[in-house]
Amino acid sequence: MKANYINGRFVAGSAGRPNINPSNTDDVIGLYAQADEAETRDAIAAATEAFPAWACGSLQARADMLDRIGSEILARKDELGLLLSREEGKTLPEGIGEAARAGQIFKFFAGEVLRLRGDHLGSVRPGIEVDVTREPAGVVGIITPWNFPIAIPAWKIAPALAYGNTVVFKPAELVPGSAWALAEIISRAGLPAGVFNLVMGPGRAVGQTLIDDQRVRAITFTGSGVTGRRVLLGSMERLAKVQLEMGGKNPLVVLDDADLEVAVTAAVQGAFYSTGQRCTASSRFIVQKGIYPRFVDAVATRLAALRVGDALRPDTDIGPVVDAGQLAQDLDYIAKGRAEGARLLCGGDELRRDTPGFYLSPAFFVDAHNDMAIAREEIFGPVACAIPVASYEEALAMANDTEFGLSAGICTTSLKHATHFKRHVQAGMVMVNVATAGVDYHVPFGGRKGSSLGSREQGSYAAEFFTTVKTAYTAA
Ligand code: UN1
Repeated sequence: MKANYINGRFVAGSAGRPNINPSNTDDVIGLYAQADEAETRDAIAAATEAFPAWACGSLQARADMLDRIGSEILARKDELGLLLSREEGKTLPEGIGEAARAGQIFKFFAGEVLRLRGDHLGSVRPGIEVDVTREPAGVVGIITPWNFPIAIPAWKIAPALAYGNTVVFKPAELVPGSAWALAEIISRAGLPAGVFNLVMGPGRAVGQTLIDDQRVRAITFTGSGVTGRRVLLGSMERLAKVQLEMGGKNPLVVLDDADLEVAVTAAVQGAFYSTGQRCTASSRFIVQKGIYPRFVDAVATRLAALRVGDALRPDTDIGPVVDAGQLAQDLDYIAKGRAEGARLLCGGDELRRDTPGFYLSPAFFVDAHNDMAIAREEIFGPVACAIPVASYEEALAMANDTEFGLSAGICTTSLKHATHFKRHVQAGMVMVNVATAGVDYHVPFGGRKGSSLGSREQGSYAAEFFTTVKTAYTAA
């Protein structure tokens, strides 16, 4: 059984949970320990005790440790990517790409350790000087989702450590393999005991303890809106810092003047790659009437050529859905879309393959309306709909007519419309002639409205969440 990592030691715990391969449910990847409330509190206590020395420790040593972690992840990206694809179901190139991204994130934040800066100002009062500095937030609780089993943990853990915080990390129950492998790498990087802790287990025990414990000064969460609201209410009550990344219903606008090939590629990659299981996935194609028939045909043709299958097979384009519950939710939305009167042009069928798994052909609805459930609610699967519109102005208004605001895309050759869209779409990230999903690791990530709360993740902007500002006045 793979153990939790608490206060510098692997501790087995009482119960173990099997990690199942969604491409082949007969394949059990391993048994992973399940922490309870008491073990979670042990991890918080260890992180609390380790904090003062770590916060004031050598920056060079910290940078070297993060760099070492990044190097090992990069050196082992094929093996880590294989494990990731086996437990989550994204294709092997996607899994390896994600592992590489995690390594690059650690390298990036190794550099950031030495780049944190402050300000020195004069005072309005003579003889006084003002310094503005950033200090670590404290013990940070990190709660991550199943769809990016190593990249999202990396983009929360690396900045947390880089800026001098100590960490209690709770990965999603469905993907403990990548989390454990990452923890094992971190355990050999030279960090003092208690600086980093891994507690695998259910949200109601581990997550809730992190939310409720006064010693956890900041909680960063990526996951569903329902859980995000629970994290928010709990941390708000005890005035802990909180950062939430939740759902999306990301629009991809396609104007009449778009390059058709560019638009189809952005649509298919953005909506269906990684089995559509990304909060940045495009699920609403908002398409101007002149290009609509050609766009819809070309997307359907491209989808027909995609192979859905075992994530580990080299000829697979789209892996399985992550588990039975998610598959049931996807099928439920497909039924809802039909009942509401959208036309299912292709896909949406459960598929049989050589091994038992959660296979679903990419579902493409056309002639949908923006008020249908499939256009309003996050499905988190390989399901997208096309909605015809008359003009750019109508497209923009529809793109913004959603409770979410994570990522938004436009395909156009008009500089005027691209520029206007970048300025006026209500989203944290805007993509012009490129898919709404698939982001860089060195620039801010996050959204607005119902998608995100708190300051941005990634890049140097991550410092905002993982540090707290101190203003010092000195009379000379
Ligand atoms: C990406 O699109 O490259 O959970 C990243 C998610 C996002 C990450 C998306 N937080 O899907």
